[in-house]
Order: sequence, then structure tokens, then C-alpha cells
Amino acid sequence: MQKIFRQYSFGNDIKSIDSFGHGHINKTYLAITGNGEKYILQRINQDVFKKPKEVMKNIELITKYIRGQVIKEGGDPSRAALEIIPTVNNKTYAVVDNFYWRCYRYVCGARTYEIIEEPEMFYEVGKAVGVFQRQLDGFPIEKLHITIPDFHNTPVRFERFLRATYTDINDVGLEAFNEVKFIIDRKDIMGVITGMLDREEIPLRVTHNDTKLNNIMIDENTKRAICVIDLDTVMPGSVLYDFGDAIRVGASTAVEDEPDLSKVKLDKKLFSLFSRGFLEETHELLNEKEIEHLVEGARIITLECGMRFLTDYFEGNNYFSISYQKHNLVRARAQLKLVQEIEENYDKLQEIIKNIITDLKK
Ligand code: GN1
Ligand code: MG
Repeated sequence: MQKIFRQYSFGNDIKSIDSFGHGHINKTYLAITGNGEKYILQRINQDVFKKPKEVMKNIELITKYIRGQVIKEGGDPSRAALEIIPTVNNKTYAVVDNFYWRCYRYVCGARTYEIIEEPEMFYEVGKAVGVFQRQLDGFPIEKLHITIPDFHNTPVRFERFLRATYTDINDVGLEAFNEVKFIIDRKDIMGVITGMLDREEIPLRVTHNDTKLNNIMIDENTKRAICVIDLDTVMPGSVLYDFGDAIRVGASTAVEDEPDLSKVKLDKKLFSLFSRGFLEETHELLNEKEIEHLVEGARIITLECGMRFLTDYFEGNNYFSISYQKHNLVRARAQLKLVQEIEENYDKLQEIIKNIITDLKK
């Protein structure tokens, strides 16, 4: 780590450095200096992000733009977006032994959660995801690099999943038979979002693409959401991705890798609270098709995520970090249980969205 520390002006005063957070992709550390300043150091996973410089360019542009919007609205920009700490050479990243590193200022007095502890928190999360969408509404989308091509292209993900099951190099097909069948039974919905984008029925927007609960910073005292973090996958996409991924994790009664499926349920109250916060910020922005498909978005993104975990399990667990051999299978099962829950409650969820919209239009 000494070589990395040398890249930062605070680097000769590090008191402690520890692993931090629960991300599945990048390696994250919290560094604390002698006078108590805190910094987040991250090694970018270059197997996943092949062009780290482009990732950093996106983040630089996005965070600057958000701060500008907050200032325009008369707010306090200091905690409104991640703050990149430049290296001693004034770069947004440091290259050490061919690895790319970056540093953020630690957001004081805030933390992330793996599960919703108080329902009202999820209303706040909905607001934060909505604010992010609203703030970036005027952002020149063509400036964004595609950091991971086809990231939420569900049909492409489905093709890859099928290939993994056909080859089945690790011979795991039998134990995942029901899960594979569950996914293939839903092949007809894979192209719903991409189809609407292609036909320009819904617009491409700046989307975060990874709005799971632990990517939202929440103030420890007020329990209000401060900002959205983990901006590596900010790209042009559909708002349905962000709505869907937030519901997938936050409206579940269990953690993402809960092995006891009887604990994995979709909490309609949480769904409603998130949707309320989210739509308060975005209902004037979204078109009818988008609003009509929010529930479908949650279903598809949850299915897609389950499929991604299962693909990784079939391919030998090279993508997501795992803590035990069947971790990805367990994660996939929990996602598919949630898909089933969304399907069983579909009409009620649609009704919730409809009522919120009617109420907001009053
Ligand atoms: C990964 O990096 P992290 O843990 O926030 C993944 C997301 C998945 C998520 C599932 C770049 O997010 O797409 O939805 O795991 N990020 C990438 O927990 O693939
Ligand atoms: Mg993360």
C-alpha cells in the first residue's frame, strides 16, 4: 500500500487502513490519517472495468454536474455527490503496478445498509434515487463512456446464461435445474425494456444502473439519504433499471444472499414507500410508458440479477466475489424467489403506483 499512499498528499500520515464495505466487484479500503481525516481508497476491478480511465472520466463529469445542480437549487453541495481526491499529480486516479486506484473523501456521519431497518428509510432512498435521476435530466448524455457494454441488456445476458448452461463446464446443472427452468420459462419478458428503448417508446436517460441499497449513503443521525455512491456503472440506460434494482434489494424482507427462502418476501409497504419518494421527484419527468412499466422493471431487473448470479455459478464464480462455493447459487435462488413474489403481487403493486400518481397529480 505504501506505493499508493505516496500518490496522495495525506499519504505520509496514515494511521490505519482496513478493508471496507460489501461491494462484490472493487476492493475498498478505509484510510484514517493521524489527525483523523478519513478517505476511501479503491482498487478498480479491471476484469470488470476494462477502461478505468473512462470510468473515472464519467464519475468526474457526473459529480461535477450534480454539484452544479445543487448549487443552482441553493443547496449544500458538500455531501451531495462523491468527491474525488486528486493525486499529487492532480489526477483522478493513480496507477500503481498496472492497477488503477482512486480515492474519495469519506462521507462523515453517514453509512450504508444491507437491509432496511426502519421503513421510512426506504422512502428516503426512493427520494435519493429520484433526485439523482432528476438532477441528471439535462446532462449531455453523449459525453458518457459505456463502461460495461450491454450491462442491462437482458436478452444478451439471457444468451450468455443459456450458453453457460449448455456448456456446464463445472457440472452444476442438475442442482440448479429448477432455477434454470424458472428463468427459461420467462424468456418472453427478457426483451421488454430493450424493445421499448429500441422503438423509442421510452427514452435513454443517464442512469446509475446499480441502485441496490448499499450504494445509497444514509445519514446516521437523521436517517435521511444523502447521495448515491458507486458511480462506476453510470451510463445511458432506462429509468426502469434504477427503479428495479432498488426494489430488488430494498423492498425485500431478507438480505440478497439469504439461504432460507421462506424469509425472502416482497414487502408491499416498503415498495410503496420507495415508489412514493421516487415518484415525488420524478413523476413530471417520466412518460406514461415508463410509469406503466415500473413494476415490470422491478421484475425484469430482479430476474436479470438472478440470472447473472447463476451464470457466474455455472461459469465458475469469476465475476462476483463469493464467501463460499455455493454463494452465487444462494444469491440466485433468493432473486428468483423475489421474482415470484413480484409476480404474485403484480396487480397490487400496479395499483400502488397508480394511486401514488393520482395523488401526486392532484
Ligand atoms: C455488483 O459492485 P456492487 O457490489 O455494488 C454489480 C451489480 C449487481 C450487484 C449485485 C459492476 O454491484 O450489477 O447488481 O453486484 N456491479 C457490477 O449485488 O457488475
Ligand atoms: Mg457497491
